Amino acid sequence: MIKPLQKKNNLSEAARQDKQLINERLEKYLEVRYPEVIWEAMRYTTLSGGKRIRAILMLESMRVCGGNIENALPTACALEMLHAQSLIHDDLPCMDDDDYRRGKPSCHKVYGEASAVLAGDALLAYAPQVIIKHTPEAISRKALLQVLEEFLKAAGAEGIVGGQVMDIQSENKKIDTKTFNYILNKKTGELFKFSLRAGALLAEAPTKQLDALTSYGEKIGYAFQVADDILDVTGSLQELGKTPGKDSRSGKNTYVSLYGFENAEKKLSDLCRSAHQILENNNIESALLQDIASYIYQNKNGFRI
Ligand code: GRG
Repeated sequence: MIKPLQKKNNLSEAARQDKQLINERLEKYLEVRYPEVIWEAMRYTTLSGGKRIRAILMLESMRVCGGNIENALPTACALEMLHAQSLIHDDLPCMDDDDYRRGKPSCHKVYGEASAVLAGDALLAYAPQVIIKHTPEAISRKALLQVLEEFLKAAGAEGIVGGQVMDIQSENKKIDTKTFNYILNKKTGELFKFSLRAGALLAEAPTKQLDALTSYGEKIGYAFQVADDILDVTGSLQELGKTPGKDSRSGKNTYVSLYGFENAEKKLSDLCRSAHQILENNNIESALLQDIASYIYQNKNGFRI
């Protein structure tokens, strides 16, 4: 029997504790040094809020595979730095041109365009160094290298850059389903998939578990962007922390613009249900992974952790 999908407004205390751990560690890794202005710009967006959902997913993936989350923290923080870099560049006038991010003026509004570009570049170059320098020796070098390779792939033309470039190229154009799915899977899905894979890879999980977590990551990654597309229509600046309604105004292809609002809600619910099913079918017992799928499904009033 198919169980009804429950919506969840807030995540558990466990998620809040993970978020605190991630924030403390990010603060440490991003200590200001010379030249101060660039570190301050890097810190500004990275440390100015954010749900840390990708890093939380990575820690939980490590846990369900029997690993120690201490060994996952450097990569989880690097992932948040890469995500912050993508947000800084996404907000630039030459990209999505948004003055607000995480409820505050975007990085380029505070530091200027040149420093925002450089802050993004510096975060991208620093994040892999954090993985290499801070991952404990307990992790095999083989696992570490695979994680590094997948991290760099997710950041590049085969990952979020590929998704972003196709998103921009497709503005004000009619695109087919294959191209649309590519954009969603790369632009947003890639970092979710990486978060689940990275935890499992560092824990040296068996292939079956790695594959199941990868599939779960793909479902919730796609779902997250569908929820974001719905929120672009229904949310306010206060709820979203960024300007609402921008996607339709800039001729972006979104799940809502291509398939309609009701189909977007149905797709979101199907994806989150499939994510639950993957956990169940593979005996992955994690209340947090279940809750994150339900939490993405709720998609109302922004997300809160
Ligand atoms: C990696 C070199 C390099 C470039 C990046 C700009 C770009 C290329 C990609 C843009 C990718 C992008 C911004 C996708 C949108 C994903 C999305 C829904 C972001 C919002 O994520 P949340 O809600 O944000 O998790 P918080 O603030 O909570 O972290």
